[in-house]
Amino acid sequence: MTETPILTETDGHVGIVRLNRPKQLNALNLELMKQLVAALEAFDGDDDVHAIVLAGSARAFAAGADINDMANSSVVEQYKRNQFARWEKIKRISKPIVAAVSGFALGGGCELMMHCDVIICSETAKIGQPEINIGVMPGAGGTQRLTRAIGKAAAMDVILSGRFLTAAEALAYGLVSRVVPVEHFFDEAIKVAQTMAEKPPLALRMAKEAVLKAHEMSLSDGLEYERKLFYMLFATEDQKEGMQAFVEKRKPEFKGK
Ligand code: CO8
Repeated sequence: MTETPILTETDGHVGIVRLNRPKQLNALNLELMKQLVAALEAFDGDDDVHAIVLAGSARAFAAGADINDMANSSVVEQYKRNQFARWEKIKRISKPIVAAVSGFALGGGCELMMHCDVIICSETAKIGQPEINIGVMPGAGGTQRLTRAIGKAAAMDVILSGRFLTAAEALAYGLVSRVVPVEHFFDEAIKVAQTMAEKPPLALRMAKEAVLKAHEMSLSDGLEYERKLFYMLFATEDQKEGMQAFVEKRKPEFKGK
């Protein structure tokens, strides 16, 4: 029987997506990527889900794109696959995604991790872009996102040598949000997502959108963009409820409206 490469469940208002090719260290083959995008888009479109956790196993978040899928591939085949259209869809997920990362996060696995918004990382994590060792280079944003995350000198060190960063290094570089003992990495990610899931859903999505613009816009354009979203939230019921609840010294009840 073939394994389902993606497993999904919900926990309250948190949608959980698990990569499930343990024998291949969650290598990202075409079927996994297809199902991953479908699962994320389904949660993004579900009003009951406010935040998403994307997890691998304790041994591997994902050890990269499936090398068996690519080993005998041609330029034409790669071009026709147009697989990066799927990564664009991941980039467009509007709800916060918390990555639960343990063990290997390599190549496409590191790139997938960097598509997430908060990264909870176990002490055992080994993070890198080792494509150089197999004759290629990062292709799903590694040279751009890693450089923006950790700076040119550190990114060059990682990408040109193919070496793996430890969790402690990744934290010191600001690549991951928190490092926790391996036995807690998944629960901690769920806890973080649950905290977000209690917030007003529209403000949550717009805040994510605005932070992501910091990588793509000049400071003055980004500030302008932020201001527009800030104004827009005054059209929501949740803004009225949030501020009224503060004034009345009670807990707000957000509706996502
Ligand atoms: N693809 C396919 N199979 C893999 C991959 C992979 N990326 N990584 C591990 N596996 C498989 C191994 O072949 C092995 O299978 P089997 O048991 O059938 O031989 C199994 O997983 C366990 O792996 P190892 O026995 O090698 O375990 P070790 O603990 O000895 O080593 C490592 C673990 C260090 C992670 C090692 O497996 C390794 O180096 N893997 C390759 C890492 C790598 O080079 N990743 C980058 C791939 S290229 C890439 O990601 C480009 C992205 C481009 C865009 C994205 C498009 C989707």
